[in-house]
Amino acid sequence: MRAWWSRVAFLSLALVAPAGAGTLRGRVEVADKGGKKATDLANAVVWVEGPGVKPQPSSATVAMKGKAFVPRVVVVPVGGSVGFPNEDPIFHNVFSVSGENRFDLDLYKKPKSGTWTFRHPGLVRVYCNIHPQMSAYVVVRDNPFWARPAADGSFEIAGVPAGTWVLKAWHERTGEALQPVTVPETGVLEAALTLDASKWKRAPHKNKFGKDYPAGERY
Ligand SMILES: [Cu+2]
Repeated sequence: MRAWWSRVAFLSLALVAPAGAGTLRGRVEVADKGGKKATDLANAVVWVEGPGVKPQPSSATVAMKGKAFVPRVVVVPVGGSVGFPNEDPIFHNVFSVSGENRFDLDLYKKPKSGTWTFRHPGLVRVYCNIHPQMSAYVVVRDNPFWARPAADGSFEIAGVPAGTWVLKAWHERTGEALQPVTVPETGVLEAALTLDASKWKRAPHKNKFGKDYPAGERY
């Protein structure tokens, strides 16, 4: 049997072992029809799935302006809130039916605002129950390792714990692209992700009751 002091030494070594962390740096591309490169890469989101690190609390704002959600894409941590101020003098009804993140803020107009707190990681599709053309996306993450790419698609995620994780990218015209990555104890790992939007076409969605929006109405 191992002496008590060797066990203590082993335990303290484990506690002080340096928790290495590296940087993920790379570029996201979105390939539209005919291989054409998309330019709206700032609306993509890149994140790392796997590290069990709690994100810092933060919130976001998505305004309703000119019958559109502005901005169209935000990222919040689990437990983060998104405010939806209506800056239009007409009613909007913000809702989502995305799984456990479903919510309904009902009707309000300028200067009122509604807020929802997102409790589950995932992609939340947000719509207005009056105007079918309005759509936004809330990406809810359970760790702090995510980035919004610059206009040229470049991104950097620092402080990622060393280990093998899954790097994912998403854009509203594509599904997810994923790539296993082994993050080093120090330094930079380069990664490139391509999202295929070649098959995308605008598809109608249902209203909050699961029905088609009334046809022939002027919005
Ligand atoms: Cu609306």
